[in-house]
Amino acid sequence: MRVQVAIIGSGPAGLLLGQLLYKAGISNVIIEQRSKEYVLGRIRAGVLEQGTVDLMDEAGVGQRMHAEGLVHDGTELCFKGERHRIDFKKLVNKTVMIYGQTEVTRDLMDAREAEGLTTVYEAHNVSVHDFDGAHPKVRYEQDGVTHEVQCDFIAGCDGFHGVCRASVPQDALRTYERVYPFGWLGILSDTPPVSHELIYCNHERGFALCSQRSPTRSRYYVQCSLDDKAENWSDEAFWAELRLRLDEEAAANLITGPSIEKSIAPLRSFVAEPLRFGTLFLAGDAAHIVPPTGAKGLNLAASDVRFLWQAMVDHYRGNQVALEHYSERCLSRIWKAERFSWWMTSLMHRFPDTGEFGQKIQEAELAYLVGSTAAATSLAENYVGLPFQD
Ligand code: FAS
Ligand code: PHB
Repeated sequence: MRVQVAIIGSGPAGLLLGQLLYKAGISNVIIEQRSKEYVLGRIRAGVLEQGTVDLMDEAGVGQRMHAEGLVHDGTELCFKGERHRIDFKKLVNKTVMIYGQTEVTRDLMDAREAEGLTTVYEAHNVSVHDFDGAHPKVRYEQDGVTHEVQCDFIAGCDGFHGVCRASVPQDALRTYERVYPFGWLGILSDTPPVSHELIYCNHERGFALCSQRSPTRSRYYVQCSLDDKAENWSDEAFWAELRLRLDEEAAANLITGPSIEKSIAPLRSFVAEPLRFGTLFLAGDAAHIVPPTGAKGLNLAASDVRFLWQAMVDHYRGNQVALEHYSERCLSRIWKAERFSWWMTSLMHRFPDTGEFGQKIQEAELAYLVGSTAAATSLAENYVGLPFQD
């Protein structure tokens, strides 16, 4: 097979890039190690920045998102038993869209199939070759046969544990990492959300988050220890712990029900630099990871894809500038999102060394945040997504 761009990974980054390149007339194939069902079964992000919404529209897949997504004008911070609203609309005249990553993935997969584009699922032993030269190749095995894809570029959209970053010579890569000493135990339930917007809770027992997917489906998280296991938590135990971390009104209004998914996600900050190695370009979780506290993971993946799509379109029109500046343009935005995600995580979670003094400092910072227009505006403009400096 020969295409202009070989995309590794059928997550949101790979699918969004594939759709945008197709609409620009640039041929591409997606090579995915898992089955379509497995990819769709992963429960992940829930908040889309306006920039991501715009990119979904640009890709021609925004219809269901606008029909079923929930536009949120703000969010609530809960601490010392009280909730305080951060009004995005009033502070920065922007909103966010609540629309699950699963639905984003489904919309992109459906569009790709409708256009008759190729995604190779359950590709095994995927490997990337000669990306330091002008004729990169991708190889994979399927049904006992080894296949080769010849291309102009390889887009490494294969996530944190993918093969692309791992194939880069280690001396060509610099990585930066912080692993957090706790995880998020998440539950999905077909119950009405406890509030019409998200609630981020700082509590001395640990962080909690009340999120949602629709008026009838909720997503909740409680901070848990790293050695905890989802199977150790009955639904009842989860609901009881969540109630302890909420304010009185939310605890009283919480409608519980059986979990339809329950999992623990570790939290990490990670950046690999640079994002380009010859004709191999990293995008999304393949290049960076943020703790989900700032709702940046999926949105940062979309941000990389925006730059890579524009750069590849320019390349085929004879202009190499954007491709040459891809890495630095992404990294400028990546590091600001890493900072915000680290700051929100540090502010909202109970660390082993937080102690009573640390709890008082967190509560003081939160009280300052909700009482200062300047501080609340800073949170709002980061949460809704910093503007693109084109
Ligand atoms: P993805 O990891 O989504 O996709 C990479 C794809 O590449 C996968 O389908 C994988 O199977 C495939 N792949 C891997 N290795 C391969 C190989 N060798 N060959 C071929 N294919 C290969 N973000 C938020 O904003 N909010 C959240 O609440 C949130 N929760 C999360 C919970 C968990 C458990 C995880 C892991 C992440 C979470 N994230 C969250 C972040 C998440 O949404 C990512 O930012 C988003 O999936 C990034 O998309 P991709 O870069 O496409 O990577
Ligand atoms: C989610 O709905 O899964 C979600 C929302 C906001 C976050 C993290 C996760 O910050």
